[in-house]
Amino acid sequence: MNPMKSNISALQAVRTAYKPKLPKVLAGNPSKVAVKKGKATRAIADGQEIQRIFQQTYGQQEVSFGQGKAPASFKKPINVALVLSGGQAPGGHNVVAGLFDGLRKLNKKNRLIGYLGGPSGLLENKKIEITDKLLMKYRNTGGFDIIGSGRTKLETHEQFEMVRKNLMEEGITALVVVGGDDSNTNAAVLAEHFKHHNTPIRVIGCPKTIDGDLKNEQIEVSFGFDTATKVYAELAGNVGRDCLSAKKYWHFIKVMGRSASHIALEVALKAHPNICLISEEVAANQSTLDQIIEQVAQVVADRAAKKMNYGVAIIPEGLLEFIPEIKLLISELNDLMAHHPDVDKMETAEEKISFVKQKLSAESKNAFQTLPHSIQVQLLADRDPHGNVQVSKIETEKLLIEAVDQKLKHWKREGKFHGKFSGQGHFFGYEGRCADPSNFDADYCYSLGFTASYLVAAGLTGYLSSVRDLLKPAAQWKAGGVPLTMMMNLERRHGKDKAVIRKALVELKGKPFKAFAALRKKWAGEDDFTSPGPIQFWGPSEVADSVPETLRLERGK
Ligand code: FBP
Repeated sequence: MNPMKSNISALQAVRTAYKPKLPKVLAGNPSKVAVKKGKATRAIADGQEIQRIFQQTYGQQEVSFGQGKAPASFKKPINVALVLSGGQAPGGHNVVAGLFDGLRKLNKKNRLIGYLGGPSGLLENKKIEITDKLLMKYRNTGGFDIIGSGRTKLETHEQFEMVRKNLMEEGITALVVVGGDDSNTNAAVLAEHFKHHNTPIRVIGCPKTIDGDLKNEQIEVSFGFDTATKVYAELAGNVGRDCLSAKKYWHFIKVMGRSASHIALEVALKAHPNICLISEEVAANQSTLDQIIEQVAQVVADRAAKKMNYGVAIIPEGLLEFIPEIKLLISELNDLMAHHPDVDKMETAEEKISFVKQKLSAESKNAFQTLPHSIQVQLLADRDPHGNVQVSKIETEKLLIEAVDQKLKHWKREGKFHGKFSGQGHFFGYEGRCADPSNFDADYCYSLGFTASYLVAAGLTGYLSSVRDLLKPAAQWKAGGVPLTMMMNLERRHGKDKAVIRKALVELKGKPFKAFAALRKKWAGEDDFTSPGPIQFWGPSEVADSVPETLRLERGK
């Protein structure tokens, strides 16, 4: 193939032919797959209230697939709808492929309809039938471009009714929602809505997000986390090597992860940076921004004292929202901007800044004033669709570089710092979200999609597709479904209690954080960078089939 004449790279062409692995129970004859039901379940917290909200779907039993006699429902031809929701995550196309292949294996007449551009496609009735031919060029590739994704939230009664109408008209039996905690919360509400209205449409979810925060006892990891963190760790490792070679820069790398710091932690465990901040620890210690800056500057100064004027620092994307005084500032700014929409119309940033300074509480004004001007401007820039500050767009890495630089200059004047500091900022996010899935994600995603097809065929609704025992070879993975209401609790959202799937934050008592905490001092003082290198699709299993460190530490013996 001449790469100049084709938009398919040599690697893509070969990789498309990869046959993802499946749990043994699903790889065989569907007529010998039985649906095994476990005990009735309860929500992780606030059971009574969740039961009141989910009267139709609360308390369902966990299910697993095992050897036995298949239910008669497996044979009936069905039309299934699919929607990809939220941010892209590597392996999404393999979920589609697994779902498609599973449905076709159950009955050749089964159809899969993809709704375009995320949940808005369900509202606008924009769709495409997924065929073998269409799917061919997407197997084992990154991205969600086969049908696209979007962040429209399905929340209102009118939206649910619109979805119901569109799906009924298409003769859809089930909807599969591929999404994170919010999208799967909405899937649970939709399942409840359909049942409440005696609509025979089932809803099944698949756990997606690179952020890794849709996990719990039943869901070992969300898909995409493995690949995205492998990409970021490769880049962080390369940057570490550059440090060792040039010995002149401090690289401050912000990594994605809207809220939880799982990505930062995983990258640190893989690449051994000199510094990695964990937002959950910052919140637990109630650290101030100044304390964080001091802590980072101290590592820089200690290394400088050993003539090591270089290093790598990993910063989680959600950091600022975990710092108590900044959290308060952001919440005041959100309220303020909501009550004073005219601020957005002010012509200059200076006008906005001086206006908000008059309105903020003394504490928040103080926090605001300590921020560099560029960050003040970012805090007052465009809001998200809910009117909130877009914290993920704030250049935290630049903020820290600037603040650490100021601190070190101050220490220099006091004779406490004699080194050099030259910071380089990076943001690793979009670079990893659409990468070709690692073998782990390719197999896991295919298995999740395949499992979803069997859950649908079994007539279940309000379940999340689950594939477990992920540290074992794929053939030994266990496939089944977890009731969505089981993962829920009440949380305060926009001033009201809402039943939502609980987001998993980094556990400070968990093994991954402890492993990191035991090593960080050494990493800070020495040059212990590793080179995780690019994702390998072929080669020794410990390289090509490796799993996330976090998963290994959490689930390993
Ligand atoms: P999901 O939770 O929807 O999977 O998205 C995660 C994420 O990649 C975050 O890490 C990041 O903050 C956010 O999406 C970026 O969103 P957008 O694509 O809208 O810029």
